[in-house]
Amino acid sequence: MDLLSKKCVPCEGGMPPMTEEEANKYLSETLGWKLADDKKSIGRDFEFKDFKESMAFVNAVAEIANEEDHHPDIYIFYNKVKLALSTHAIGGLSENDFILAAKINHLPLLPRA
Ligand code: HBI
Repeated sequence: MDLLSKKCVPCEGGMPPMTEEEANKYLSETLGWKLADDKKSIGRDFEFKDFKESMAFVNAVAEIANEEDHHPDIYIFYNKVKLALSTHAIGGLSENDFILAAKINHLPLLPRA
């Protein structure tokens, strides 16, 4: 599956969230992302040189999120950024979450960590 070539689709519910087994298959395509303990989201931590680099990364993530109309939860701690993704309408994971994770992983701004 080439997640980078896919687009997020509008999701208003009506489908079950991914099972853990399905999610684990997608995780092999999204290096560095981890399944949350409740299996309802995926997350990744990033570390940068400083706050300015963190914000440049967050702004690049915001660009992709708006293009895909799928948005991560973003936590910024000076030079560290934590992203979390889930599909709200189904209360769990959908392919949208992994498409966005793959596109975030493809950003040229990726940090050393
Ligand atoms: N972003 N992470 C996340 N999860 C969602 O379910 C979501 C979203 N952004 C927009 C959105 N849902 C819906 O407004 C569109 O899919 C229609």
